[in-house]
Amino acid sequence: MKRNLNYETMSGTQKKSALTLVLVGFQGSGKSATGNTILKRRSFQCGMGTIATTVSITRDEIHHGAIKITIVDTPPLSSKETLTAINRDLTKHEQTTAVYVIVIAIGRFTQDEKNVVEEILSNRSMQGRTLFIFTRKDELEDLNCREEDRLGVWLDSTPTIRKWMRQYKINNYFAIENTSNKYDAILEMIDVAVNMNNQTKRNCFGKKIFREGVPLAVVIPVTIVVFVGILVLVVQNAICSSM
Ligand SMILES: Nc1nc2c(ncn2[C@@H]2O[C@H](COP(=O)(O)OP(=O)(O)OP(=O)(O)O)[C@@H](O)[C@H]2O)c(=O)[nH]1
Ligand SMILES: [Mg+2]
Repeated sequence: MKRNLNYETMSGTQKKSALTLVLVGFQGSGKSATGNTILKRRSFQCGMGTIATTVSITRDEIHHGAIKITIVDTPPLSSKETLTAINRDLTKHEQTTAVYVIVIAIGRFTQDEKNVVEEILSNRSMQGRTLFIFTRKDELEDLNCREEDRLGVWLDSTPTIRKWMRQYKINNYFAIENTSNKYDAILEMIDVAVNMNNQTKRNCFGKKIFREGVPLAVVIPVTIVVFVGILVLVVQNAICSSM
């Protein structure tokens, strides 16, 4: 596969391979640090304080083979409003499909975090295109079990996340350590995200997917009622005019 193609010179088909990864999560979970790890450079500002470091939506790009990946770093989630603002921003930037990466720090999962993540997960726009990244992988070393079992053991001790995986059918999750130079989990995540993105593109078209659309369960019955209504009027008119 050709690597590092210039996006401007890509064909239409290649441009379709453009991927947007939206990093969302609780304050201090490691969204910006994860963005920098994916980019392999320090682009987004990271911080340690109790005040949000990222205060506005910021983006940067990397070329991964023929795929242009836009990383969207976002302010900490506080309510559904934040997700609405993120989706509005994506639409503004013509990023019609995106994969949401929910960033959670291992060992720092709080009740407040549970509440905000739960709230956004129930949003229709995230369904089928969400994956988890767990940062601070090194903290798993404290677990007294085989290395390959550690993530599973931690997840078992965090039943809320297991429940979300089942309930929202989120089958893809990756543990990373942003302080290390290891990139294998990131590469795996990108592959998964590309597939997820292509699937989303097949299922949706245009920007409509970011809007809170009217569910088909409402659209179909309303269309039938309107159609039958028009038919009745036409028949009535025909009967009246023939009398
Ligand atoms: N040890 C370790 N520290 C991490 C990791 N990821 C992030 N951090 C640290 O955690 C702190 C918060 O990281 P940020 O990337 O700024 O977190 P954020 O989610 O962007 O924070 P807000 O923008 O405030 O919501 C920083 O001090 C990072 O260096 C990780 O994998 N391991
Ligand atoms: Mg940040």
